[in-house]
Amino acid sequence: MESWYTPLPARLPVQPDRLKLYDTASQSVRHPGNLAEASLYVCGITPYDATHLGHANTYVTFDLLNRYWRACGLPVTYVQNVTDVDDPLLERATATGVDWRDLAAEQTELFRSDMEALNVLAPDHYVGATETVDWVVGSVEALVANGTAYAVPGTDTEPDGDIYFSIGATEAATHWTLGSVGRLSAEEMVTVFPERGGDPDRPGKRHPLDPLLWRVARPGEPSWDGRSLGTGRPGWHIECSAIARRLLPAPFTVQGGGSDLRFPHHEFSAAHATAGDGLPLAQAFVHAGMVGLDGEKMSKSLGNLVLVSRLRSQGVEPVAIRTTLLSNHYRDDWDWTQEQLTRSMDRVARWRHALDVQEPGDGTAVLAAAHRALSHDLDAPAALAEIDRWAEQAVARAERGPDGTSGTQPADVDPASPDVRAAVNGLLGLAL
Ligand code: 5CA
Ligand code: ZN
Repeated sequence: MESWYTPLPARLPVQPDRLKLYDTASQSVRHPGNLAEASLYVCGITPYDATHLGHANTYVTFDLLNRYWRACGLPVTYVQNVTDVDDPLLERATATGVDWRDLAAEQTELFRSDMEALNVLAPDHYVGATETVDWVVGSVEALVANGTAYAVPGTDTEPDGDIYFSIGATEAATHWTLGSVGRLSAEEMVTVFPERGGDPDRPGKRHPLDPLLWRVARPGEPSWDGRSLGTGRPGWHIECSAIARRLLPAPFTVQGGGSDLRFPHHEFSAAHATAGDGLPLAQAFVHAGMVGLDGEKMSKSLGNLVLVSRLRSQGVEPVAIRTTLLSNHYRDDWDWTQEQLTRSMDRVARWRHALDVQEPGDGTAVLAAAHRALSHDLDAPAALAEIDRWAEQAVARAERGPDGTSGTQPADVDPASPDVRAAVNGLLGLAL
């Protein structure tokens, strides 16, 4: 489907890629392989409600990663999906009396405009689940053929033929084991599975945590031709697995999303891919923390949402929203507050003042410092602190006047060095 538009930043004169990231699967901070090019898959929205600050935080996190790689001159292929058919979307459409397709189209459009406003670089491939059903059917057929997927008989209330993924068969045939990607304990997995779309009590499953791959058609539900699987619709985890395998290398560099996706979603997307071809889904699995409000995770189901679009319509500048998100380390869980937003507005004003009064200057030092900070597991708060330091010094120098300058005159400026505004925009996506 159509992506959104954001101008690509220029390559910046920074040192080569030294980025270390916390990989959930290996539980260590490490460089994800030797990169000649980079590939990124970030799980996209389920478009039944508008972009809240939790979503925004996750996409801004991976935008930092994308910008870091691009600043180093690495070619990047970035894929994001839209789960434009799934239970929560269908339930919301039914409850509000709208067509599920209209709801998805409307909310996806709002998401695109929020991303554009937040200066999040557009993915190279933006793909809806409804556009890729054929790929899913091929993947599920392959799993049925190699014995890692099986059909479940019907009951009084469910029809015959739903296809499930076999945890046991995959553990026997590959190096993947349950929990090896998302790293939740057995008890945690049992607790969160039903909260995140799983059906542990479905009769006929071999293992209570076996996830759904293909749901055969029910009256009143959308369905597609599933060839040998019968008419139906895709399960959730196979969607991301099939899209990533189709559009990215195996394994690709980083699989990203919020930490609520560690299990079951990333665990099983990875397992499905490995069950198909024996290879890991990705070299690293990176998870952003959860943003809350008043001590609770911000979520569509709880309804405690601060929407990006509402803040924008109240006149809040997107750059202040982005600054607030970047003021928190991406792996932390934190609560959105009005005080944080107000502090960010002041900060943006200070940076703009410094840009106005600075001597014609050299962005190399602040760029190098911010880039160094990001190299340590995308430490954006430390990168912003470097901009604060630069701004303080730039203002102090301007107040001292030309006599107080320590020899950095316009004549000394390297014409190839980026200006501070371009460096901050390119690396951090802050359009000051
Ligand atoms: N469509 C699936 C992924 S394939 C999905 O999880 N959609 S979502 O709309 O529920 O979430 C979209 C992204 O936002 C996911 O990466 C999710 O982890 C992240 N997210 C959701 N709530 C929060 C939150 N409160 N804080 C941070 N990230 C969040
Ligand atoms: Zn996903």
